[in-house]
Amino acid sequence: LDRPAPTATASLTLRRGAARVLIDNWTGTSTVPSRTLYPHQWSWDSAFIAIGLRHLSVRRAQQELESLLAGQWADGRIPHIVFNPAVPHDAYFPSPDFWRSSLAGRAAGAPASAETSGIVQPPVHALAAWLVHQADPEQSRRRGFLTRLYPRLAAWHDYLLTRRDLGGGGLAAIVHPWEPGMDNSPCWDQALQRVEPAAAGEFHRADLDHGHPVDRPTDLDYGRYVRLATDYRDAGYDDRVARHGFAVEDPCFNALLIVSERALAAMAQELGKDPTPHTARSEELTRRLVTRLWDDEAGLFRVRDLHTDTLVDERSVSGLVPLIVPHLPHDTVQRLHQTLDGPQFRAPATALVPSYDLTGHAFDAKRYWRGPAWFNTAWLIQRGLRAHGLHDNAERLRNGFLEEAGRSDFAEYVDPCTGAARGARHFSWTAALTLDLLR
Ligand code: 9YW
Repeated sequence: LDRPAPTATASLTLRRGAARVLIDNWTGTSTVPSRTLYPHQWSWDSAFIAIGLRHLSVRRAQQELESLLAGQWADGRIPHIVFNPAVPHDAYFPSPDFWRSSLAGRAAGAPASAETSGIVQPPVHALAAWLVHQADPEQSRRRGFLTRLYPRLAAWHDYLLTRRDLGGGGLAAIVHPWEPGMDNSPCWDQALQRVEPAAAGEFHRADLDHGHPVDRPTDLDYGRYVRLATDYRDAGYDDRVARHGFAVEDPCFNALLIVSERALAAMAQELGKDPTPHTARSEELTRRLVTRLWDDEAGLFRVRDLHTDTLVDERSVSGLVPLIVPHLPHDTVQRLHQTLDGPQFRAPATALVPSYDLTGHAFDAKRYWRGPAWFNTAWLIQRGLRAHGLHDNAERLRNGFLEEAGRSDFAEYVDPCTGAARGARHFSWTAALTLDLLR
């Protein structure tokens, strides 16, 4: 699907529309992903949102990240949700009554002053902080933005590479399907088979009050999500004692860690500190990513299940996002590029990249991360294409992104077979990344 770059008028309309979404979804200290579906602050959403907000208000973009970091735990983890105390508990499940972070997470260093979840999301934050800094370096220096954020972001990465190196292979593991930000991806199906689901009567899914059941994860998925989160909570969210019933290494999560580690190097340099520990770490992580997760035959990265120590036989967009890593071997980049352009990921009705192999046995064009094409992964991949000099492909993806973001009224995702908008509208990261691509 080749679409022209938006005209000046179309760009103006898009910019206005995207700004309106971010203004409407701003709560005073941060941005909700969606007014209807997600009424609190989400971790990787906030990173993407900050990347877009910097084009509207650098101050707000900084605040977005600062308010998220106010929920950081003493062990370094950045929780995947920071709850807004003003929102009624039945507006979203699992609510603070379920996570009980300030009580159950005390040993792991949960803050006493904020309620959060106990799991994490992909580490896009240092990349976001660096991009926000670059939007107005003088203002950033005046406010001591990086001076305050750098040690916190470094602690976050330390947490991931110590407590979360569950496989001992030098990559960060995730312990819940909500952690990679792609909860019902077929990549987790096999590992989830081992998890005894919580009974459907034990929880009430607030997502179904706003979302359509065919778009959303199933009740069986939710039963397993609840079981895993309950077990983690009952272990005090302490990775030293928790027996993780689900533990996998995800390519997208680790690729973002690499890119963010490079952002920490840039920050260290800016702050007059030694950047080499961060560059060395990003290089080491890149080697580990390739050694542990690359599948040459499939032409993409795969998920490693740490319970069986094998690669999971599914192809998902997560395995293409590592294109964003700048120092990948040349052959790997070539293969990723081919896979992206091949029958598994070139969709009939969208320029965006489907979340799962179009020819795969579990493909479902409507259901969340089992097929639909998302805007955040498209943004990451177009950045990766540019990083490797594949400008024509990057431009094609960018133009498609902008056209579809506008046409879908900033949808959460689109059906890759029909191009129809799905999920929530006025979705914050879709609007934010639109602003970023308009430049
Ligand atoms: C849920 C907020 C989050 C995103 C995730 C997405 C979804 C939460 O929404 O997860 O309740 O399903 O999968 O990536 O951060 O937008």
